[in-house]
Amino acid sequence: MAGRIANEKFLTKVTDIETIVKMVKDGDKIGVSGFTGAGYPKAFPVALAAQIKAAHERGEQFMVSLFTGASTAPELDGELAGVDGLKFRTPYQGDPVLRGKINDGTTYYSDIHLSHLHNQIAYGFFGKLDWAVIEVAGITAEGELIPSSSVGLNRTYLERADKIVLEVNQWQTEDLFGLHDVYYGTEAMPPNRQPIPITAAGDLIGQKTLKVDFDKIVGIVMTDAADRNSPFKPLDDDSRAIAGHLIDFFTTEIKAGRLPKNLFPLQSGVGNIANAVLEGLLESDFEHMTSYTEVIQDGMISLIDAGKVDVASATSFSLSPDAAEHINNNAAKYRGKMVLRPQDISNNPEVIRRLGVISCNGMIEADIYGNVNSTHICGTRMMNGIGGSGDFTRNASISCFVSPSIAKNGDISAIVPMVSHHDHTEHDVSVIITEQGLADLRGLAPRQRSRVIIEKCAHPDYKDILLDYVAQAERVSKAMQTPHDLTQCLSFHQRFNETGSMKIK
Ligand code: 0RQ
Repeated sequence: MAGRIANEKFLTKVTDIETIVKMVKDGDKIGVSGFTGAGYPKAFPVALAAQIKAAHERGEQFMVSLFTGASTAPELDGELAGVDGLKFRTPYQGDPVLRGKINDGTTYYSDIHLSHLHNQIAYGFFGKLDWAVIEVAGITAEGELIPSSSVGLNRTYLERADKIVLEVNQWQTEDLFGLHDVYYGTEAMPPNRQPIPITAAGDLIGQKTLKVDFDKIVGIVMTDAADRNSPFKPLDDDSRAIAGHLIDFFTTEIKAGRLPKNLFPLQSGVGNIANAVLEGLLESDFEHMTSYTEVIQDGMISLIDAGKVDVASATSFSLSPDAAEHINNNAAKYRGKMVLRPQDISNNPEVIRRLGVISCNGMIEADIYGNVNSTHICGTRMMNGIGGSGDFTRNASISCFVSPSIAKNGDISAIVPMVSHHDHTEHDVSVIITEQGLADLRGLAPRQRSRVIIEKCAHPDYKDILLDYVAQAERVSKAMQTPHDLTQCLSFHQRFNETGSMKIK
C-alpha cells in the first residue's frame, strides 16, 4: 500500500468501502471515473448497489444520479441499474442492463456530446455534485493523483464535487505514470478561455497528475481488479471490405493532393467496425500516421506496434482483456507514443478542427440524403448514445460513417428513406461506407446524394425499394430541395415494427 500511496498524510484516509457508502443518500449526485470500460471505480458501485438493494427491500426509496466519462462496465452501470438504483444517467453508456432501464422508463438518460459535459457541470445545469469517486493508479509524494487507464472527466469531478473518494487500484500498472497530460486551462470559463495550445496530436500541454483537495477526501480504498471489457468480434468479410473502401479513398485523396502521405490525424469510434477499420489500416501502405481520438482500441495498439502510427492521443483505453494485459505489462514502452487527456481536450472542437482530424464512427442507419442516426433503434429505443461521435463529426476535415449495409440477418437496412432519429445532419457527413461501397457526399446536393448513397452503399436486397421511394418522393413532394413522401418516409421502420423485417414480403 505504502508504495502506491507515497504521501503519508493520504495514508490516514485509507478505510473500507462500507464505511464510505453508508454516507451516500437517496438523490445524491455522483461523478465517477470511467470511460469505455477503463479506469472506473471497482469497489464503490458494487457496495452502493448492495446498500440500495437493502434499502429497497425495507421499502425505502433510494436512487442516485450518475455522471461518468463515458460507458463503464457491468460492475458499475450494470450493478446500479440492476437494483433500480439509477434515477438519472449522463453522458454515455453501453451496458445492456442499464439500456433496458433507460428504455423501460426507470432511468432518465441525458445523451450529451462528451466534450460538452465539463462546461455543463461547471455551469451547474445538473445541480451540485455530491461525490467524486475516482480510480487512480497511485498517489505521489507531492499528494497528486496518478490517473489510471482513463482520464475522462476526473479533473472536473474532483474540482466540482463536495466529497471525494479515491480507489487506488493495484491492478493498474504504476508505469501508467507519464502517459497522461492533464490540462487545467479549461478551468477558466468563457469569456476568459485561452486557445488550447495543441498543434500536433502528441503535444503535451498539461501535467502528468491530477490535483486533489485533500480536505475533501472522505476515504481512500485499495482495490485490485481488472478493467472489464469484452473482446472485439474477429474481422469478418464485411469489416475487411469496409476497411478496404476507406483505404482506397485515402489513396485517392493523397493522389488528388488533398491529404498528405501520412494522412491527417485519425479518430476512430467505439465498436467492432471502427476497430476493424484500424486493423485494416495495418495492411495499408500509410506510414507515420497519427491519431487524435478518444479511445485507444486494440487496433490502435497494433498500428503503434507495427510502426504505422507514431503517436495516438485519447482520453482512455478501450481494450480487450488480452490487450489490457499487454498494456499493463508494457505501459512504459508507450510513453511518448500515447497520451491520455481530459475528455474536453481529447474531444475539443477547436483542436479537432485545427488538426484536420479524419473521423470514422459506426452508425445505426443513414438516410438517402446523408443524415445519420447513431443512437436510436427505430427512433425510440436507445442503443448507447452519441458519445464523442458528434464532437468529431461536426469538426473533422473528413467525417466518415461506417456500417454493414444490413443488420439482423438482412431484416434491417442501414440505408433508409429517412433516419428515425437525427444525430449527425446531412451538413456534417462527408462519407458513408458499407461493405457494398463508399459514397463520397462532398460537393453534392441532396438529390444527387440520394442516388450515390443508394448505388454505392445500399444492400442489393434494398436497392429497388429505396429507388422506388426516391421516385415516389420526387413525384409527390411539395418541393424538390429534399423530396420526401411524408406518409412513407418512415415506412421501413414501420414495416420492421409490424412484420419484423424492413423488406416488402
Ligand atoms: O447487434 O450486438 O446484437 O449483434 O447493433 O452493431 O454492426 O456490430 O456495429 O459495434 O460498430 O456499433 C452505432 C451502435 C454500432 C456504435 C453503433 C445492431 C447490430 C449489433 C452493434 P448485436 P455492429 P458497432 C466515439 C464514437 C455511437 C457512439 C459513437 C455506437 C449492434 O458505433 O454506439 O459513435 N455509436 N461514439 O446488429 C437495429 C439497426 C442496427 C442494429 C446495427 N439499424 N437496427 N440494430 N444494429 N444497426 C466513442 C465514444 O463515444 C465513447
